[in-house]
Amino acid sequence: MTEDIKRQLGPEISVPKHIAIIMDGNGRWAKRKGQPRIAGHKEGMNNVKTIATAASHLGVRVLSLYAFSTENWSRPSKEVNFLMRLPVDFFGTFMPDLIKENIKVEVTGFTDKLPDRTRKVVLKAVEDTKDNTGMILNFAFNYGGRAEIVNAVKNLAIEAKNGSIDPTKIDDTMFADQLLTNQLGDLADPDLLIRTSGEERISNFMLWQLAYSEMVFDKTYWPEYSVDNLIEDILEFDRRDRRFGSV
Ligand code: V07
Repeated sequence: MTEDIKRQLGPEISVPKHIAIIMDGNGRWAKRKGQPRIAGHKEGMNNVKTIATAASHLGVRVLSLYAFSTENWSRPSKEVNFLMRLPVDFFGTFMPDLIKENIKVEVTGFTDKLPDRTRKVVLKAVEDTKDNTGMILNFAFNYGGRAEIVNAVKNLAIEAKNGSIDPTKIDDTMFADQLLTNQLGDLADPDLLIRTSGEERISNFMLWQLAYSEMVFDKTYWPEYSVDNLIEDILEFDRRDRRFGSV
């Protein structure tokens, strides 16, 4: 299985260590089929399983998925409630595969603001997979790039005020240590950002971390984004990487 998918990519292709995905187009996919938005979210969740497994087999080290932004709370409460149950559903059906695949779950976001049941399920999955040594499946969940930066500034200001750091010594590394991605260490910055559905914006996702990332905008709606689409986007990354490497 692993070898099959790797063969599809070819031996000399450079696979990004960290891929981040903005999984856009779920609502439009459902609308096109005459179905409610939540049907799109559900299908999108099932596709997370497919793409995470493929990424793991391709040798990706970190897969970051933008599942829920700090701005998404303003959606209709029925939709928000449905979204907050998706992690429960996801781990309820996918946990055995995550264990089998040796995938480690992590979360980037303000998890303290999540509903109790959702927070518990997510933190349990993080705990249950903490010793896995394979790909990190990192859910950006209740995440916002500006809020993350403001939070980092606040922490540094508090430490400067109480004298535990010298504010004139603040540098990139000290700043990055205060970001929500600090648990990813030297893999915190995505090599490749993919956004599906044809939109070409970063929408408050990993503002600091995307400073040097390649960006690929794929026209496919997320529920239909396939392993072949992922391979195409990795090949596009590889072509750009080669150009960059040759100068
Ligand atoms: C969500 C499915 C994917 C497309 C984007 C919108 C809907 C998986 C999760 C998830 C989140 C945290 C976690 C485990 C799974 C998820 C939300 C929405 C809010 F620990 N998919 N998915 N969460 N969608």
